Amino acid sequence: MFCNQCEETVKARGCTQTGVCGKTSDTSNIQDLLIYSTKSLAYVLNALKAKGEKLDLSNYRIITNNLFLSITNANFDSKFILEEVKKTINLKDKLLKKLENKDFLPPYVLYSEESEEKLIEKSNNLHSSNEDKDIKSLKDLILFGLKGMAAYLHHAEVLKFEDREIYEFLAIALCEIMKTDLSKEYLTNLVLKTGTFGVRTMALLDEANISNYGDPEITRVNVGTRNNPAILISGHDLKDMELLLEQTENTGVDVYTHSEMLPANYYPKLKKYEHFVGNYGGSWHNQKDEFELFNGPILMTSNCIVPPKESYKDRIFTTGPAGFPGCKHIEAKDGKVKDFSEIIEMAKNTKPPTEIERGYITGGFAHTSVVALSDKIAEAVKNGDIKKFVVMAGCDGRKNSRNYYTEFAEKLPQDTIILTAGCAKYRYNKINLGSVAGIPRVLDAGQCNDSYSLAVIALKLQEVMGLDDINDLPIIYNIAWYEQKAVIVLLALLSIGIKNIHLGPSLPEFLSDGVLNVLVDNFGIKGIATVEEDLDYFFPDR
Ligand code: SF4
Ligand code: SF3
Repeated sequence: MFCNQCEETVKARGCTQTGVCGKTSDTSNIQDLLIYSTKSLAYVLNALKAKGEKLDLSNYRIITNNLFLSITNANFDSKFILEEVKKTINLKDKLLKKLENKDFLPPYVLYSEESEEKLIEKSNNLHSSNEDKDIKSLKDLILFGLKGMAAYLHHAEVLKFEDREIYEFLAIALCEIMKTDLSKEYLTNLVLKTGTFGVRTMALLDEANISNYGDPEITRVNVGTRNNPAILISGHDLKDMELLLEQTENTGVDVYTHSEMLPANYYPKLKKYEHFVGNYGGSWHNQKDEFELFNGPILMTSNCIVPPKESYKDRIFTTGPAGFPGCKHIEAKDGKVKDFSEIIEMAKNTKPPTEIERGYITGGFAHTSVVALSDKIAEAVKNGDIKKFVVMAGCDGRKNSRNYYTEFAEKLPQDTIILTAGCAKYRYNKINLGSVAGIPRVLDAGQCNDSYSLAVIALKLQEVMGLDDINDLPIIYNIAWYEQKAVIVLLALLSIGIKNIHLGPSLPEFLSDGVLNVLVDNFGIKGIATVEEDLDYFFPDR
């Protein structure tokens, strides 16, 4: 295996024996074969489109599904992934018949196999690239960005929001990175184009979420528990959340969110349910302790899964792109909606969750809520009450070095406001940081995809404050990354012209020195230092 796609990767080498995330070598190789066969499908779709065929969007959905399956901590189930490889190759072979001239097709497009042994053998032999380091690095940056984009596209897709041009871009970009004769300049432009489509994808998902569930509202979310049996739901998929709430209504079973599902509490059409109690626990990497104590079943709708302990493994259910061997996977059947009754029946026979904390956290500061406050905010900036905004969005992770973010948030000057989205917020969202000019000092827009909201807020502030350049706003970007969704968020921010982003807790290993230099020279990207050094850097007058 070789995998270097996340922040936890083994330094300089990538994960080569087994993943730090718990992914086995077999699973990693089969995921690579899935991406390989997805590229072949993409190639055929691109060729048919070039011939003028109007392709059904269902063909492209396979691509988003496959890319999503391979992101960090989403799916650990080799058998499941192998089935998706077979489906992808079958579809590609079927569509390939429509192409008359097959003489000049690259070998990856012609690769076809049905026997599992041969597929597995192939999956073990996909890493022999002797490419130039910078070229390989740019291709990785594009692929990982596309994976993040595919995850967001999938969530929009299940809410019936789709955009053919995004799908087509995804398919084209996937095949571009198979070419061996591309220049660094060309690939750098493709990186930025990926970011542009990342913005478009996040906007699509934002529209999908708001159209279905209403504008997120500023909400106090209960973190304590009630005395009823309950189901915990994690991941990012709001459609699954909606179905679970509908199906648990009047059953005596409560519902709580975990990790990245917390923002479901902010949407009017989801929070209206009386049995939707609030959020349980913290970030994804705490699940070994928190899932144990929750007592009831847990539904994982996407990443991040931590390989479960045997003590609660039988209570874990997966759906959509999520999967873990030995855990029950639930999918929609026969054109009907997903049926979560098995989880609900299990919940009825479990103890209520063990209370681990009490109180409330406040969130729901997505663009509509914040833009409504934009005049008040602009005024507070003008009269000096608010000196700076600090975007601390992105991912959380297991490493102790991420305590940096807690300390950084605590030590920020009182006249600063944190704008956040994604699970990075769990490093400081339960600390009382107070308010400034009547505005709370931590404004949580939502899930990592709601980083889009942060961009909308920045653009609105730029307009209200009459600034020519978005970089003239008093906004600092100190972003935490872990997996590929943070990569597309980063590329999206770069594509709208945001500069001087600080990225931690460590810079991606997949960035070669050459690519890092390009990012430093053109975009001012930097890593993080110590809290004190960074505070001195950002606030020289503090
Ligand atoms: Fe390693 Fe991250 Fe890949 Fe897991 S996803 S195998 S931790 S690089
Ligand atoms: Fe977190 Fe996995 Fe990335 Fe959606 S749940 S941000 S790490």
